[in-house]
Amino acid sequence: MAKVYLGLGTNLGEKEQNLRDAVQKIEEQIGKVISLSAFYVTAPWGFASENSFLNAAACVETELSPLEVLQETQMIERELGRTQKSVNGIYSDRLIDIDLLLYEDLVLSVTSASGAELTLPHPLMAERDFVMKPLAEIAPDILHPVLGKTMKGILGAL
Ligand code: PH2
Ligand code: MG
Ligand code: MG
Repeated sequence: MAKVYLGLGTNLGEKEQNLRDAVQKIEEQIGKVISLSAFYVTAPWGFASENSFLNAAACVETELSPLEVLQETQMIERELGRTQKSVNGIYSDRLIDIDLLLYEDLVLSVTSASGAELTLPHPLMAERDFVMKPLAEIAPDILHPVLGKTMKGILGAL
């Protein structure tokens, strides 16, 4: 069994319900959700939008490989109605976004047969308040495998 940390975000529709629906599907399709943060209202980061976000983090115990987890998170995003993905780092409003933040202490960068790219840890997590606040709430003392700092330490420096 592996522990995987996921970041969840939504800024369209019934945001609280979107997060709850995502958590339920994560339980059904990825594994047991052993911790879930509070839901944080955050300002859009990296793009302009009138729609504030609701962000959360979850820890999931899974038998799936990292690429299988990615496949499932992308499937859940589509099932919950997400159509657009960010293109060339240009972000847009979305019903649900589920990002892999950490998978055990794996450090990797791979492209799947279907062309999906996965980098672990998530390359931007340590710069993002909206990721680190919920993550430091549920896992304050785990170490970032590249930076060698705890989640609460990274958050404190932001
Ligand atoms: N996700 C982004 C870009 N900007 N801003 C907030 N507040 N929350 C997010 O989840 C978020 C964002 C890219 O996925
Ligand atoms: Mg994202
Ligand atoms: Mg994403």
